[in-house]
Amino acid sequence: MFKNNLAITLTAVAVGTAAFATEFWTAEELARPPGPPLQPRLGYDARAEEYDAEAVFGKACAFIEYWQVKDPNDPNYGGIREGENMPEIIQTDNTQESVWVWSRWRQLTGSRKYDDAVARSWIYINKNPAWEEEGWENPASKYYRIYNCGWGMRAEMMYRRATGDESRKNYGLTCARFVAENPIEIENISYLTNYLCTAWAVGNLYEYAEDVGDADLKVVALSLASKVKSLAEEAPGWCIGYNSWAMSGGAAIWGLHNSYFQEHPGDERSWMVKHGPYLKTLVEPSAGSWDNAWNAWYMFGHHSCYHATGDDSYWSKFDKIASNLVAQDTDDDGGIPPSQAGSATGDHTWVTSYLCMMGMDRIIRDLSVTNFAAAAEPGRLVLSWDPAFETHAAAYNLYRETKGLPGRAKITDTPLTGDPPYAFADTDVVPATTYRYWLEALSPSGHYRITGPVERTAGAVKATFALGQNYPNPATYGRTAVAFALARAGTASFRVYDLAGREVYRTRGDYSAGKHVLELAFDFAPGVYVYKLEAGDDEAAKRMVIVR
Ligand SMILES: [Ca+2]
Ligand SMILES: [Ca+2]
Repeated sequence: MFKNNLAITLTAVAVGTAAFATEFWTAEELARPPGPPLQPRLGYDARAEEYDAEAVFGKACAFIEYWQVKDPNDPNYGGIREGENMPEIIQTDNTQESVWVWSRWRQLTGSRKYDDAVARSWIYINKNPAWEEEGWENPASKYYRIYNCGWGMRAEMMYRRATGDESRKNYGLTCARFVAENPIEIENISYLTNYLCTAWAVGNLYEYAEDVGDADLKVVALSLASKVKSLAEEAPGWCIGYNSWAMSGGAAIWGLHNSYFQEHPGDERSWMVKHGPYLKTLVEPSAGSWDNAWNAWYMFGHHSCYHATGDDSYWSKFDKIASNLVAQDTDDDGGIPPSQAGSATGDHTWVTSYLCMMGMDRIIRDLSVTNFAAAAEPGRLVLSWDPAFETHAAAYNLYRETKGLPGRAKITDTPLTGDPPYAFADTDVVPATTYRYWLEALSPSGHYRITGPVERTAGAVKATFALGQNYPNPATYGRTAVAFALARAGTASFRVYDLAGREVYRTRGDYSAGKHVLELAFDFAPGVYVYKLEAGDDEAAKRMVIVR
């Protein structure tokens, strides 16, 4: 993003300097530093209800792609523009974020739709690598290279995982080494951005070291992480509960969750119980603030706390921020602005990437379902869904509303469990009536997420039992097919007899009500046979002829 848009950093520094001129990290007051003047806008805590996280992610992918420089003659070819109201600003961080977002999309969906866009991004990134970003000469703005190198590692890892292409590994490794070899000043209270960007980079550095099996990098990551951790302990309100530039204290929580506590998992829960409460939930917007970005990092931090503690209150806060950010796409173009005080014509690519990585991706990993659909079958509606990639959902409930009538009711007596594929038949339906369904995914600890609704009209015609003529008839080459229909779901048995009444073939299976086709492969002698279908009290028989 636009590094020089430092208005907020300067405001934050001014407040910090005034209040803490003689205190340095240790004062108890640091736990709750004053913020900039708050000017809440009516409805600032708006929430999107029951959105589909994968659909939001997909729209964001398209929004970001729209803002890529696609003219091969443009010196910024492949770079991602800042956004709608700052198209002239093209930066490496935006571009690295796009590589992560599109690669993750490919990993999630198998779609190759953004492969060309990713290739263009790499062209820009290689010309403008993270470790050459501006601001390095000033101790207070060294964070920009560190921030960028954090994204460089994250993007390259995701790209490699999604594509199997190792050819960018040297880029990620160079970012990792830059962070490891160039620690920046993070103890100075005026350099909160340095601290937060280091925490972000450290979370990535540890993961990168593990990913590529580099023990030396891991040692450095853990040493930096220890420093980040002890500063957070000294001044949690500042390090965890405050924001600077585009960052907030959620970066410190995520960074430690993804580094120090990976190495010391037994210490994490109590630490997060003590320090997690410093995370804010929704920062109220003010003119020029980047509150959507700060909230995104807090969201990321809450999610880490949820995983560290199993405490659902963190999930609730995570979920609250996520739905708030989704609601910021008021013009439905897939992009969100950096502030709730911003407008729908000022959507930015980088904060839209934040929405994907820190919010939608976490939801998709934890509780999303895909392909939630309702199919009309005779006498019933069948709901089916697939758990998303890496889901943590343990059980599901279904809710139903009859269209035109008020009220939504749970139709599952007990939560549905088991392994995919998931399906549930709603047999309590009236023909020609339209129903809407919602699916509630439950985590092992009981938090939930609702997907839907899907809408379907129950079939007007009830199923009847029927047995069709085999096709082809005469049957040749040892193959034929028989169509049949069942009046109700149940076990059906299919037998073939020769004319002497001897059974020569038998199969049985559980079928839903409605139409089915049974394919037969056989090696009977040529001749005339009788085939018979039985299901409950229904039965029927027909003849078939077999020739060579
Ligand atoms: Ca928008
Ligand atoms: Ca827009």
